[in-house]
Amino acid sequence: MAEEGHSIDGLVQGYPKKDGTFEYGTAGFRKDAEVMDFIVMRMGLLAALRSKVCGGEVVGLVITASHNPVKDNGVKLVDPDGGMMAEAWEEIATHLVNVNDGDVAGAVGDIAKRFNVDDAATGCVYIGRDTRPSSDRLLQAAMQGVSGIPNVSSQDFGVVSTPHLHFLVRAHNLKQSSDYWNVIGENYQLVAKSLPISDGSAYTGDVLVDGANGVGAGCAVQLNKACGDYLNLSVINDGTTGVLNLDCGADYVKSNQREPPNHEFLPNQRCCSFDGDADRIVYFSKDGDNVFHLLDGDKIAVLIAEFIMELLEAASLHLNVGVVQTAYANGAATNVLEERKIPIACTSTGVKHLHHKAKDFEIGVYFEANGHGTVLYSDKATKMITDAKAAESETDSLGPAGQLYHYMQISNQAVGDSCADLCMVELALRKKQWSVQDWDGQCKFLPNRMLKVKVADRRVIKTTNAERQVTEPSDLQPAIDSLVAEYEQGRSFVRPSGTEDVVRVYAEANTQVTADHLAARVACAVFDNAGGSGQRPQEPSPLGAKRVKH
Ligand code: 16G
Ligand code: MG
Repeated sequence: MAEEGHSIDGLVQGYPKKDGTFEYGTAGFRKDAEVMDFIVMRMGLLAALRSKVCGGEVVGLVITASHNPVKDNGVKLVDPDGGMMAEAWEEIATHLVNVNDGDVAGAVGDIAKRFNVDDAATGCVYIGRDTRPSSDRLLQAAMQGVSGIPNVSSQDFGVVSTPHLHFLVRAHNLKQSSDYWNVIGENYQLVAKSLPISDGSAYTGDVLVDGANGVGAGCAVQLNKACGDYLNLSVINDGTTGVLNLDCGADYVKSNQREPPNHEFLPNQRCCSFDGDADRIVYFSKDGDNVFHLLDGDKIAVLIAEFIMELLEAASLHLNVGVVQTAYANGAATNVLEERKIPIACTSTGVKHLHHKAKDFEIGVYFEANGHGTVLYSDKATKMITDAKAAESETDSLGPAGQLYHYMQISNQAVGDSCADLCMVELALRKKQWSVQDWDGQCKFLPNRMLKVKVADRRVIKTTNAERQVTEPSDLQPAIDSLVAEYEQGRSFVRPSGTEDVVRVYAEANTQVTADHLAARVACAVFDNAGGSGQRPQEPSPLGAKRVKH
């Protein structure tokens, strides 16, 4: 161990720790890029150790801060199955990043000892990065970190989307094709070819993609090539002039419930926005009256689940398909799923929770309302679909089992993927021959509002029932319940953010005015019952007060 310790001490000198405490959260470490160097170097060390602990399988390291401003950066690790790093290692990561410079070598030695790995064990770390200017520099830090652990190599995949790197890790370890664009493109074309568009169809393959001025813009160009004539993507916010995530991208569109302001959209044009690392997607359009329509993760989940269920039925395959949502799912989307008898599960916010829950179904479709999601196929489903496809007679056009088989290949089963999700949405629309308005008209969302409240310590709020109810402070949930009872179709919940120092408030009701009203009053209840700090949110005047005339 002595020799390893020396080299780690040398690395630590080159990457001294910055002040502060740091936590491996739902999206790894994310900070101003100026403080990230030592964190990324130490995550290089950890990724290398993780690979050894996993018997030499490849693990991944992604340098990105997703939808955060361009001045930020971040790092997260990918486990050998292509999913997020095992939760038990989050604490280990947090510890390794917070120890003093002089204790890093010791901490690394402790991990090696705890998991029984020695110098001779081998490993490999795949590294990908987004388009941020700081990502190049941080790549060096990551590779240096990996080099501090003997017998572990690193491989740089350059600028790639987050889901592309997850895919590469998974594909390598499963010995599947690692040709990402070919896998998506070939399977897309096969399914699309079997779903011909009739004359006068409302569906066309024209889609406008907002690339968030990030890695997703280049991905959309590649995807367009890979899918041939069946898809016609044009890209705006492609990074040539605009700033990453500034007034564009999925997070902007979803949070502000509006289109990117720098572009004129044609009436009823089908548009979508990727986020800064291309693992999220939301669709939107402006109608003939210039009204904005958002088709977010909730609507995407319904569309994809129904597509899969129709093909299963047509192929006479009996598999249970479920949809996993969070408390943020619009009540109207939940109602549609219930009406159509599609089983639903609800989990806490954060992809790892949804991903895990989706495995309870034979085919699990999961989406957060913010557009992060994918479809997981169990071994049983994979086998049944594969066998049914083999039994189908070979013709020019695929039968339902064949379509489902190739649709399944498109899904990125490691993590949410803007490009793969776009393809899954487009094929579902193509089958229905729907325009974006046809799709939107399937389900009318309840108006909703999200607010943030500052409190002294957001951790005083404890929740249960997939974050839909507060258990502490004990007076808060009764206060929310009595407010909600005053509103038609009212629903509200509050939860401490995992990424910002605030408490988030969500409310929905039958009109935008009442949803806003409920949200504002719940925000006041949070402030009063959970140690609000600074300015108390404004208590709204009673609804209808203005209309009362004597
Ligand atoms: C992270 C999560 C995302 C979640 C968001 C909630 C991942 C990869 N990302 O970005 O799924 O929606 O946090 O943020 O898990 P909040 O806790 O601040 O509301
Ligand atoms: Mg992202």
